[in-house]
Amino acid sequence: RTIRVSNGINQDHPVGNGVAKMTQCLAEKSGGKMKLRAFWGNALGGDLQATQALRGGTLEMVITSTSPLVGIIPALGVFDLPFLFNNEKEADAVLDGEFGKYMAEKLTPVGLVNLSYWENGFRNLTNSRKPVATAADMSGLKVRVMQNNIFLDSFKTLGANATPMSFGEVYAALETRAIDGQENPLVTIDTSKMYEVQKHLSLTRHAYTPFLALYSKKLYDALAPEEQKALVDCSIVGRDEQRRVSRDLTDKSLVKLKKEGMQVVEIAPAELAKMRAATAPVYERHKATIGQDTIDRLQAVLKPMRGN
Ligand code: TK8
Repeated sequence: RTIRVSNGINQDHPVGNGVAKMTQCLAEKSGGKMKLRAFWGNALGGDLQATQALRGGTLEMVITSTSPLVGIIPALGVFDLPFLFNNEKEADAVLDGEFGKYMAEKLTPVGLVNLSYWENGFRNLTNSRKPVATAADMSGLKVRVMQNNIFLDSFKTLGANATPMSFGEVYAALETRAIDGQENPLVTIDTSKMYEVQKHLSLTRHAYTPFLALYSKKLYDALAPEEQKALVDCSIVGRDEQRRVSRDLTDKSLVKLKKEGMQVVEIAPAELAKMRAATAPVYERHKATIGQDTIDRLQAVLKPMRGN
């Protein structure tokens, strides 16, 4: 069995390490019968396009951000709420626990099986025009966001001129200055070489995006139980390696981005607090679409972790 897996990021992204580990694990568990064949840089289409192919049963697997899929599963929008997580530990506890299972159950009715949650990470703003140290500095900046109404709302609320775009179009749009900026985790800014077309980096950590390791339900249901188990188990082996490398590379990427000439702005805690306060109404505006139950369940995991 050859299992094609679609990726929007490049092979030197930590997802590449996760896929390599998962490939090895599957080969061992299946006596070499189950082979992962990965495609990088949107070769099989963007996150949404590839996910639709899974639903149609014409593609096996995709590693996708949750954000472009809110049109299919609105509850996934909970992960797009600004400043939701404070750190990776909180994200892991939410994703790898009951809440993660609860969200995964919302995917099967739409033809998708989530094998496990990998890490895209905490997002930061870059742009080619000016240093951004406050929300006011964002005014008039044309910023690309994912095709997601919560990100659109958050950045408009912060004063930016936000525009939705698929990931595969971002580099060229930055290069031609059709857009001024974008926001992604440091490892993606690094491995997608955005430092070549972006001068300024602001360490906003304004949202954490999970990756879904998705499988086509149609094709999954046709597998033998031991093959299904191997896929889930090996996706978790891949997940752990991917997260390990992602967290290790994040610090190294910041050093590299500075070396590549990016001007880095650390946002002062008082300014971050202002950005949090300014975007708090985004929660109110989108809670109906996401579902109050989903938000309550997630907060129920975070509260005890924060000692509330
Ligand atoms: C890659 C995307 C990317 C995401 C984005 O396919 O679109 O900015 O952060 O990682 O999923």
